[in-house]
Amino acid sequence: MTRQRIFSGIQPSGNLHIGNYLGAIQQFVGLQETTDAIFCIVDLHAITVPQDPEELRKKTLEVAMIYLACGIDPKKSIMFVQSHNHDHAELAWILNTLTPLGELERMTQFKEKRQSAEKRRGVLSGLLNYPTLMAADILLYQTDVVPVGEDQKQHVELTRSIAERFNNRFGDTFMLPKEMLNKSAERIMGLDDPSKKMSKSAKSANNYIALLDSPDEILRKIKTAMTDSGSEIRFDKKAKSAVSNLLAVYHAFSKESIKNLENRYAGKGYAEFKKDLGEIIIAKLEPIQNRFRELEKNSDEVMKIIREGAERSGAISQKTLSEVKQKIGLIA
Ligand code: ATP
Ligand code: LTN
Repeated sequence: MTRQRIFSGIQPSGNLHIGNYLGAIQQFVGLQETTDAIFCIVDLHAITVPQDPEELRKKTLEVAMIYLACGIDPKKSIMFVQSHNHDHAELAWILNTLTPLGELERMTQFKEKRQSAEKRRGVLSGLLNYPTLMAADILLYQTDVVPVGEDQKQHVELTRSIAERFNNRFGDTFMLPKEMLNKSAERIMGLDDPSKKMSKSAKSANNYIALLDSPDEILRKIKTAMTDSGSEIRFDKKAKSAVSNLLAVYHAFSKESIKNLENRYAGKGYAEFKKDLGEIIIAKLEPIQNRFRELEKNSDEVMKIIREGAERSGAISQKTLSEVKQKIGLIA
C-alpha cells in the first residue's frame, strides 16, 4: 500500500508556544514515521498581517530550528520555506479566481483577525485570501491528511470544497484532504483568558508559554495563570474553564489521565498543582531547548536543509501545477 501524504504549516509570526506544540508539532513528529510528510514554514501567510522585515527573517529560521529541535527529521520528511517554492503563490492566484468572495468572508479566522486589524492599520486583502493560499499549499502535494489545531479545521474544509469544485469542473485533479486533530489538545486556551485560544499574536506574553521560555518564566506564567472561583481541581469546561485548560495541558504533557489527576489533587490547592505542572512543562521542554541552542550555532546547516527541502517539494508540486495550468487553458 502506498503511504499517505501529510502536509502542514506554521507561520513564522511570533513565539511558538505549547499550543502549537501540542496541537500540531507533536503530531508531525509521530506521523513522519509512517507517512510521506511535508512541513512548511508559511512566511507568505505571516505577511497577511504587518511584520517587521528583520524579525520575519529571524523568525523563519527560528521555526525551522524549532521543527528540527522538536524531532522533525529531514531524512524522513521534507521541510521548507513557502516562499522558496513559487508554485504556492501561483496556484493560490489560480484558486482565487475560482473561489467566491462570500466563502472567504465567512471564515471565522478572517472575521476575528479583521476586527483586530481594523483597530490598527486596516485590513489587507491578503488576509481575506489567506485560505486560498492555504488550499494551494495542501492541494499541490495531493495531500491525504492535514494535522492541525481545531482553529484550522474550517480552512481544511474550505480546501476540500475548492478541490471538489475544481475536480467537477475540470476533471479529477486534486486529492480531497482531511484534517487530523490531536483530540486531547486540539485547542489549548490562553493562560490569561481561557475563553480564547492560546495565540502567538496575543497582546500579552502571559497568554502563552513559549517553547523557548526559561524555567523561571514558565514557573511565573503558570503561577499567575488565571484560575476559577473555588479551590477544586476538577475538569469542567463550563464551570471551571481555566483549571480545565491547565488540566488539559498537564494531561497532554504527562499522558496521565484527567481522572487520575483529579484524584491526585483532590483536597489540594491550586499552588501545589501549578508548581507540579510548571515542573512537568520545564522537563518536557528542556531537551527541545537544548537541541535548539545547538542548532543556533549551526545555522548554515539549517539553511542547507530548507534549501534542499524547497527543491524536493518543487519536484512534487510542479507536477500538480502543470496539470492545473493545462486543464484551465494556460499555455505551458
Ligand atoms: P496566531 O494566533 O498568531 O494566528 P497561532 O498561534 O494560531 O498564530 P499558527 O502558526 O497559526 O499559530 O498555528 C500553527 C499550528 O498550531 C496550527 O496547526 C494551529 O492550528 C495550531 N495551534 C495554534 N494555536 C493552537 C492552540 N491554542 N491549541 C492547539 N493548536 C493550536
Ligand atoms: N493557517 C495555518 C498555517 C498553514 C497551514 C497550511 C496548515 C498554512 N498553510 C497548510 C496546514 C496546511 C495556521 O496554522 N494558522
